[in-house]
Amino acid sequence: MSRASRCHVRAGVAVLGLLMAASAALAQAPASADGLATGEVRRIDREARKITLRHGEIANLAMPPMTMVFQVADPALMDRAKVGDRVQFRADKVDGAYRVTEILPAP
Ligand SMILES: [Cu+2]
Repeated sequence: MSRASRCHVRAGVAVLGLLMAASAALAQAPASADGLATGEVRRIDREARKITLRHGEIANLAMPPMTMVFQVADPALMDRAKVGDRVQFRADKVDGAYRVTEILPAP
């Protein structure tokens, strides 16, 4: 292989990488636009303003299913569910901490 064609191959790989990054971003767009994950309420700590959820995959955080504690953005969100409820929720990561910003009853 000549020096020139090797250079072309390298350029092609770079373009392919960009295309893959672009399509990955597109694939994630609907998930973060919708951004709802499903979960079950395991614990509500009103004093600490925290909620424990056993959740399914959270696409916008690239998080696999698990049980974990979230901070709650607005205390009023904790009135929308009780322990044992199945919910849909939105979560984001702020300053390294996971925070629930929306809670809805599961459909
Ligand atoms: Cu988690």
